[in-house]
Amino acid sequence: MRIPIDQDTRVLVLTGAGVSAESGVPTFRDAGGLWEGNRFEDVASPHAFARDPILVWRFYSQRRAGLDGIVPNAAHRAIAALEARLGDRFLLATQNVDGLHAAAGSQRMIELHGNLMTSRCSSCDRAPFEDRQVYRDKQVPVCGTCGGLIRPHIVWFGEPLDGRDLDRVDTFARDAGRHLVFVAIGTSGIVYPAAGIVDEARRAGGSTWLVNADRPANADRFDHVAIGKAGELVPALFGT
Ligand code: BJW
Ligand code: ZN
Repeated sequence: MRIPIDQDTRVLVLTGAGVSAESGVPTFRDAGGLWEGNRFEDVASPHAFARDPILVWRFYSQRRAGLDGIVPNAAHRAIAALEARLGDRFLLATQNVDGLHAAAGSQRMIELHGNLMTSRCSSCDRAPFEDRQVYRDKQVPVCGTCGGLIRPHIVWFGEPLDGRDLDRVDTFARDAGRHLVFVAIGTSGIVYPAAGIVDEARRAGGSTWLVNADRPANADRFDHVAIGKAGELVPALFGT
């Protein structure tokens, strides 16, 4: 199967943890995934950080350390190659925080849920900064400007996504109209607002494709569903 793409087509890609699974990054909700043994409320919410910042930093430090030696796979590369072909007729919105799309060369990209290697102050408006530090037990980094606690630059449950990012996705879909091809790859479609982008794409008049290892709960909202591994299916679907 190959997605029909002509000179008017505009492609909006949404990726989730499944696109990085073949690189060795654990997903969230699969067996052996990140949430196994962790209740997400305990590690990925503002309340968790207020209650136990050491526990939260331990979780994100392990995730940072886990990215050591991890490289993009064939799906990341195929997505970057499609962007190189389409230029401004392409946009990638990723829920992933692992930086693998950028490593594969993606540029027209929005990291909806933040970035694992970036931190920011939880108190002042100092700009987010690159931070690859792994914090050991009992160590919570403190802001040199205001003394507040430094936190991962990640969108936790109950926190709003950046409105400018959502506007950019929305505008891309509406401008593309019936020329829009929306492709969701490796995501369980459970977490909003990302899980609602397929509905926006349909409202805009586009066609919708899903590539996933299994059939997730929202599969019925897609026109085309390809079940299998992203690293095997995406290069063929994009013809890259
Ligand atoms: C493969 C594969 C292979 C495996 N190939 N496939 C509307 C309705 C209901 C609830 C809500 C709603 N709107 C908002 C909410 C609340 C909440 C939410 O959605 N809750 C649901 C759980 C019910 N949303 C929020 O809180 C969001 N904020 C918000 O809406 O704010 C509103 C607001 C406005 C104004 C003021 C205040 C608030 C924020 C959501 C942030 C999500 N953050 C997380 C964790 C932090 C990041 C981190 O630590 O890394 O982001 S949650 C976690 O899930 C992570 C992921 O990005 C996200 C999505 O997961 P993903 O990528 O889909 O992974 P999995 O594991 O679920 O699925 C992987 C899939 O891949 C599986 O299907 C596999 O089969 C497949 N697969 N190998 C292809 N090789
Ligand atoms: Zn500060």
